[in-house]
Amino acid sequence: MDLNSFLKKNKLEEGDIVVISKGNTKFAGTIVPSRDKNTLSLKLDSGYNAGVIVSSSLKVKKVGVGKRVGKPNAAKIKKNPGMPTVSILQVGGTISSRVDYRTGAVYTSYTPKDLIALVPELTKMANIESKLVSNMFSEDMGFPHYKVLAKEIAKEIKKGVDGIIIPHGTDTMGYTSAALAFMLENLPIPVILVGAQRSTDRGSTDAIMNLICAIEFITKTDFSGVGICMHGNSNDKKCVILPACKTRKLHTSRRDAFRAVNDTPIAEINYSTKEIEFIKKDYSKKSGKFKLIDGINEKTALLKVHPNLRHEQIEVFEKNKYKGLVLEGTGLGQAPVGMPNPLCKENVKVMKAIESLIKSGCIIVMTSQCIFGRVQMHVYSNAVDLVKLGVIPGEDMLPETAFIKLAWLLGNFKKEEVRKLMRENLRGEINKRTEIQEPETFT
Ligand code: DAS
Repeated sequence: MDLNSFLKKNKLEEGDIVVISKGNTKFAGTIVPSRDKNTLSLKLDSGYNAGVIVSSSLKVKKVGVGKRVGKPNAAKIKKNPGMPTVSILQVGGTISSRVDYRTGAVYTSYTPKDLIALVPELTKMANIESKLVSNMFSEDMGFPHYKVLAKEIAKEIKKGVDGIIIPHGTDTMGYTSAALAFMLENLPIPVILVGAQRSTDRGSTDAIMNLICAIEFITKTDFSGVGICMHGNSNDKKCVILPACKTRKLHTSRRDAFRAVNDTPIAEINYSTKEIEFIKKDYSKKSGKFKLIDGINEKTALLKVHPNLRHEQIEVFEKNKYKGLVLEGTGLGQAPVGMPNPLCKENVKVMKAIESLIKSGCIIVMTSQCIFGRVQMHVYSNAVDLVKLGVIPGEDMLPETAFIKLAWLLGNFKKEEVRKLMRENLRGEINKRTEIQEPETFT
């Protein structure tokens, strides 16, 4: 028996609250959409989902119907000439999601107007405009989405807004922030990406605080450029504004998952006092002529180096005519290319594949999977040999930032220019010296 016939037979539908008895266990939940045609999915009171394989012997009793979470009604927004204008360009993610208690499904469903209705404080701090750019999870985003978003931001700048908030998924937020930083040269306003680790319908949501702190920062400071606003610690004390090209999501679920890597936060916002403290005294301000430079080369890849790396994992890039490859190497920027004993024969093939890929015109950049610190490719012979082949040291760039930067450079500049600019600091992605930054553990 499949799910549909089970529901039909028991006169049930999504959203019904049921009690299931299996053997001597009983549990209650709301029927939610199921991905599998033989499984009944329930949203339990705990907020977790449970799946039960349906069968004619499965006992079920309907005990109620879930209440539908209505869409909050968007507040009527009156423009106040004395207030700055902030535009919300919604992209998606948990911050734009909610659970519909009738079905229990968490899905990106909000329009920006819903978000504004959820956080009416925003309309007291600025004239809010909004546009739904997309409603998607960030793991589904790719280079084409960066171009669309950069163009939308350029349109808002032309309209003369004073700042932009981008509700965005957290998984790949660091990639998008880097892409926007490179594509939008001399940004005259703040563009702040805001995510959430808990959807807005849950008591522990971080969405509201992150949005309020982002708008405080936009309306109360002279910062210009791209930044990320998320919780600064696991309680609701402060948010941090993090640098676009030096930020990584370092924890799968904590609300303070985002940390600056090889850098410091730009600023902190105390949630109760709304005090803003700049950590970076030389933060970016409005200067120079704004330019949209939104080329980006899709034939660019990021490969994590690992023991037993096979030559065919490198050859595939030459076969598919890739123009750029960032290696996330080990330690100071290493790859398995040495031949200290006969068991390392494969490493010789890896080296040959790298050499051939470079000869085919592909630019290769070395970064480190250590997260903190910078590559130093003059210390060990393996790395020295790679540099001799033409591999470019990625300094203290995050691998994901180096990947975005290389793709962006290849989409806008000639090859020799790319090689030169890859080693220069353009958007705060490279620090000349890496201050010893004790990797903050999550206390
Ligand atoms: N899937 C995650 C994303 O869209 C949800 C989130 O964390 O925002 O990045």
